[in-house]
Amino acid sequence: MDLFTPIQLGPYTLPNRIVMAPLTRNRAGARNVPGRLNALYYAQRASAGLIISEASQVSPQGLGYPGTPGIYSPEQLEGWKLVTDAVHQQGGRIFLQLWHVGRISHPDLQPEGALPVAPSALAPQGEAATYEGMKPFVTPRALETDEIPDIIEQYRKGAENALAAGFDGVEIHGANGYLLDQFLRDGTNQRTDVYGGSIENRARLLLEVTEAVVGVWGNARVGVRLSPSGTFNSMSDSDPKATFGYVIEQLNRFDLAYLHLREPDAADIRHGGAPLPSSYFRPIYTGTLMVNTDYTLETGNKAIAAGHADLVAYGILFIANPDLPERFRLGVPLNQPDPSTFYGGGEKGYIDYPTLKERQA
Ligand code: 8OZ
Repeated sequence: MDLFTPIQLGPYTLPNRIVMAPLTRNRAGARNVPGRLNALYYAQRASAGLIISEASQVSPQGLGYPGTPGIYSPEQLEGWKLVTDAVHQQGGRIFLQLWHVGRISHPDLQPEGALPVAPSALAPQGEAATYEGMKPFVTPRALETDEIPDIIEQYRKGAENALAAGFDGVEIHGANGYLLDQFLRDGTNQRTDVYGGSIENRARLLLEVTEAVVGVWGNARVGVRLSPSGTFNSMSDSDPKATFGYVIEQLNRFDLAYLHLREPDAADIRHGGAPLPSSYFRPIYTGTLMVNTDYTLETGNKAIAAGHADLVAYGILFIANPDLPERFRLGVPLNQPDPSTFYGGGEKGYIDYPTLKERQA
């Protein structure tokens, strides 16, 4: 078995196990509406076994950066239909990533200049990306217990909108220090209600959101992404083995399309993150496991051959190589990515990376 062994994912037969990771690119149009440029970018990458869309906020409150697409307004749904149609025309499959940033926002980005919301009133270190450049993070407002049903409803509605926009499934963004991750870990969750304190309580929101989203899509077209060792966005937990061990064991009962785990990276280790690779959680999770972060052709093939993973998601490599599966298959050199065009901008560094065929032409 290797990256080119087909795999059944819910109702879909994926021709390979090479997944395009969710990648924030900040190129949605006005009012956070995706459009033709985004459709072309995703269609160029449709040979991936599966595409996971860039993180897409489920509500105006869920916004944390300029230019990220939403999945709440009718206009955004129309924009996404261009994307899903273009990917399907090229024979691909695309899941939408459901996102709420929680405290990783700023009043400049919030409706009526409101404070960002979070499990607890604890500010992240560093700066928020606003329309006027970087500004220090503010202390967020802790959500009241009676506001939680509305948060769950935002995700449920986002899931419903993704279905209407022609996606093939959804991934719940439970990673990288955004709202659901803020609830999971005790560095950001100091609540004393049923959504804080014990691990069971901290995991409650993610599990209730998962239940709501599965209610829309069924279990087999829903994935969940977690980053147990992640320190991005000032994240920490006093006992990540226990926290994520519990969460992952609880996710078993949904029999989801997949669980998507980020590996610890060099920055996580530098910042004191737990060095907990996906192989630590593999025996705990009973379903399909997708892994991500710094994998190569060689290490991806190895992970699958060894049974450490079922799918491997590639991010930066897919930014620079729209035909990544073909290049992997042939074992040919890859295009070099240009980090200066990762976030924001237009066509440059977005839809102009050549395929092998275009280079040879
Ligand atoms: C990089 C820049 C902004 C957002 C994530 C959605 O880390 C993101 C993100 C990444 O999950």
